[in-house]
Amino acid sequence: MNKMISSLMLVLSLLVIAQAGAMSHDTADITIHNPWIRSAPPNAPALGVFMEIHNNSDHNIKLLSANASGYKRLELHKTEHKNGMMKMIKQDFMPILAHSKLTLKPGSWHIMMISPELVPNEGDFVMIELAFDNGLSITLRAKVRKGNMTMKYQQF
Ligand SMILES: [Cu+2]
Repeated sequence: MNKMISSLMLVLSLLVIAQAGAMSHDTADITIHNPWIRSAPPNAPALGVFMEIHNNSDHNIKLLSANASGYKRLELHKTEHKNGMMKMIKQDFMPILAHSKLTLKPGSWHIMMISPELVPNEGDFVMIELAFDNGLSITLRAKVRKGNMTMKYQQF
């Protein structure tokens, strides 16, 4: 009897695995527009990554993590303005609402690439992998270019 139950459990779990494997994640659910990295001096401890993440699906999706080789780690950040100060706050995820987009830009949401082995030059491309909570992972190619610094050094 126990044996029958355990083999039934085995069959059931195999079915679940098979189903998970067959489930296709339509990459068109998420599209990435204009990914770029703000160029930085050769001794920069971190680089900011920006892009537009479009959610074309009927469900809210979360960006959970980002990865790139040659960096200690990548973090999800949001710059918040409090009492005239700008502060980067690490986020557990980035929400991309159904049929909406999240804009990563200087002074707002961004991905931070921490401790580069070698800071990339302007014009270089860096491969970055994004992992979403629907199981989707997208690898994108972000170009290093000059950023708009007005957010950071705005004068009043
Ligand atoms: Cu940051």
